[in-house]
Amino acid sequence: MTPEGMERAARILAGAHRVVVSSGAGMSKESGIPTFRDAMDGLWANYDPQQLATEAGFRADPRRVWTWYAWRRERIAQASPNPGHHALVRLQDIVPRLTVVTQNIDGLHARAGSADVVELHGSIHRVKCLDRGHPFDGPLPPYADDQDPQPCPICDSPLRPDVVWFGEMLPKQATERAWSLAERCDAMLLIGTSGTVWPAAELPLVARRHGARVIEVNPEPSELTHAADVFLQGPSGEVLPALVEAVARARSAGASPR
Ligand code: BJW
Repeated sequence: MTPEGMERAARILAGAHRVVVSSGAGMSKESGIPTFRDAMDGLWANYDPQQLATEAGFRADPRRVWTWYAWRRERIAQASPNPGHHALVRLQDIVPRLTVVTQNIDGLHARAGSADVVELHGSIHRVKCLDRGHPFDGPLPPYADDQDPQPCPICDSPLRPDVVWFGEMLPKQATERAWSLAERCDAMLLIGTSGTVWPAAELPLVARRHGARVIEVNPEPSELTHAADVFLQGPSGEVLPALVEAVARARSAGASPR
């Protein structure tokens, strides 16, 4: 992260009217929640996505999938938003309009205080049924790994986490809103995603095609770094507080976005 890059990113955000934050698993890493594709401690380095994040995997062994999600839900419950999440909450009070579009299912943006969050891949805190998608609004069923998932009270099909598995469509309303926001924003802040999963990976490309500046925050270059106007290399829990501080300074100095 160079001082010039930071200055440029701060000027872009300070001059923007509509900001979209597009976040991925790296955003929550400093809250102690593992990413998916980190070579050492990423979830997919230790678990098979075909078994755990597909409908076929769930049908083959629902208990295995429930056990894995129960473990992750517990881990998320014990986690807290990190300085990166808090910095984005501060940013929403500085720029005129800010929406967070996240691939994360952990709910940490909202817990930190982000007011407008679009969840592209669902939420681990919700449950629906496998066959008809009926939402289950009661408290999450108590979990025991020697039991099959509870049946849906309406249609009897097994309950599953309300997240988006591979091969499944993203929720329609969230997708439409995310694409519309990407088309209309002046600046997109792309944080902590490898950019390997579609269609979410298209969002910064859509934003750019419609004239927005893209600022990426990531310790490593991603599949989307080529589309970034500014790449701020580093962990989001360190980069974002410094960036938001610089945006606040630039706004009080009346900076232009160029
Ligand atoms: C830090 C950091 C720090 C580290 N600070 N940063 C077009 C082309 C090719 C394939 C497809 C395509 N269209 C669709 C597909 C298929 C598929 C897909 O994309 N496959 C690719 C993997 C090849 N997509 C789908 O199936 C999607 N559905 C769909 O397209 O429906 C239409 C359709 C239906 C039927 C047939 C055809 C089309 C659904 C995708 C659902 C993804 N689900 C998961 C699991 C969610 C539930 C759960 O959590 O259990 O979503 S997979 C997983 O990946 C999770 C994430 O949201 C998603 C993205 O991962 P993310 O966030 O980018 O994390 P990582 O780990 O990859 O990266 C972390 C980053 O953080 C790294 O860059 C680090 O450097 C960085 N980092 N520390 C900041 N401190």
